[in-house]
Amino acid sequence: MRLGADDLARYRAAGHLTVPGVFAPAEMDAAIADLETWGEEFLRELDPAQRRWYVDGGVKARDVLRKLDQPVFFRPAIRRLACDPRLVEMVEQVLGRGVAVHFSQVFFKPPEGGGPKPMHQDNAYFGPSDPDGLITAWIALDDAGAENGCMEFGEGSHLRPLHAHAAPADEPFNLQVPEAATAGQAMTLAPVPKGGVSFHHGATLHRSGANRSSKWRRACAVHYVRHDVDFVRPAWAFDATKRVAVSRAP
Ligand SMILES: O=C(O)CCC(=O)C(=O)O
Repeated sequence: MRLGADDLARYRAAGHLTVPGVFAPAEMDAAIADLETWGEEFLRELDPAQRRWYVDGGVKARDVLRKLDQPVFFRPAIRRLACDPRLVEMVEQVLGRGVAVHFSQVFFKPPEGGGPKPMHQDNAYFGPSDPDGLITAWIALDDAGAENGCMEFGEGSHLRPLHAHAAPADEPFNLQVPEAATAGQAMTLAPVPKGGVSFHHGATLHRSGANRSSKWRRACAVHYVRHDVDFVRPAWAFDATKRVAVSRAP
């Protein structure tokens, strides 16, 4: 699947781009089934400290996961999605040839209270040597819209310097931009139909709201980098052994 010149121009100006229909809904259902199996095992084995980070605090009725880390590394079914030529071809049009998945995450955002994700920029977490060398492909496993907490992007924010990020004392991994620093920033809601992909640049400001609906909003965020990109200022040491090469440089 290839992006047109208009798509690429829109991505470069706005710092994000939505492409519907990359995967079929049935492929998303298969991915969800696999993640549910993994999630149940993971939830059973969590210790109390991990529960505070991985269990969604907004859903009171039952224990439900907020996120899972490194699905591309641990789950062959998700790795197949991340390596799928329909997706990789578009990633390489933006980054150049020869890419790897540096990190990946599942965001479950469960119905009736799944929590918000505060404003942040991925490059503040990863610290890539080339600020343009990282792109996130956010694969919509469910339809995502305003009512169930779709992504929101700061238009053109990737063209300005990175903001300072800080984390709450009880959530050291939850780096975010203090609200006052982005008070005037216009945010664009980015609804994505199930099977579509929302791409964003590593420096684009983004966040997502709470899920106040009765529908799930599950997504898999795959963070791709070009092979020549180093991580010179990461917020913490990401495990390089979990990096997954997806394509070779020419
Ligand atoms: O899915 C979300 O709500 C947050 C995703 C995110 O921050 C990302 O993909 O970088």
